Amino acid sequence: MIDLYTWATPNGRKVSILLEELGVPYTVHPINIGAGDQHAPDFLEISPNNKIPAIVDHETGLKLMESGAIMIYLAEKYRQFLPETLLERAKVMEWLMWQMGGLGPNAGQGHHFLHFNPGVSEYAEERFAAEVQRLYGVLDRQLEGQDYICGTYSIADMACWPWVARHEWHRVDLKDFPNVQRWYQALNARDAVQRGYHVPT
Ligand SMILES: N[C@@H](CCC(=O)N[C@@H](CS)C(=O)NCC(=O)O)C(=O)O
Repeated sequence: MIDLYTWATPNGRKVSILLEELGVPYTVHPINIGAGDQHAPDFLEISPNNKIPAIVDHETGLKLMESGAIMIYLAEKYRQFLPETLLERAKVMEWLMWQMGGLGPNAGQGHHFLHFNPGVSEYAEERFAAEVQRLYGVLDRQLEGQDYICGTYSIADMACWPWVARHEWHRVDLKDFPNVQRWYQALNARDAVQRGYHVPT
């Protein structure tokens, strides 16, 4: 059994969507980051960086933080959504890292300056809005002529989708990125994605 420590944020939803797609049983432990639950000493033993998501896999005894590491671990453990061949696997890792280092951090900063604190810093608003627009352009070109980011449905799609689900918060109009819009809607229609998105309920 897997314990999932999470909250209703893009990084949290990446893991709950993957767990739903895998169809493995898991127990949700809500960590209310608005109330400061992430600083509780017992949570720090699982997630030393004070952030969700984190898991404990009781089958292996592993405690793991960082959404990307958790996704790779689960995909490898259950041998799904991460290709076995070296070259295909490298491409999924490439786009997973692109999400972890590019889309996620920049959209996240965009949320702070564009959605929660507009007017505080014109410089930050312009910087993150422009970078997020650029990143959506990159994703749109990658999705040209293919249904999924790396051709077949993978953890790269599941990592990016919850961020794109917040496109209004970083002031992106999906109509400007038709391939992203098509891909976004296709994933949105998946039952597992919907179930994972609504964790914790
Ligand atoms: N690189 C980390 C980022 C995790 C992260 O930023 N989590 C946020 C919610 S999306 C959080 O726990 N924030 C609480 C805080 O910063 O105190 C990952 O991908 O897991």
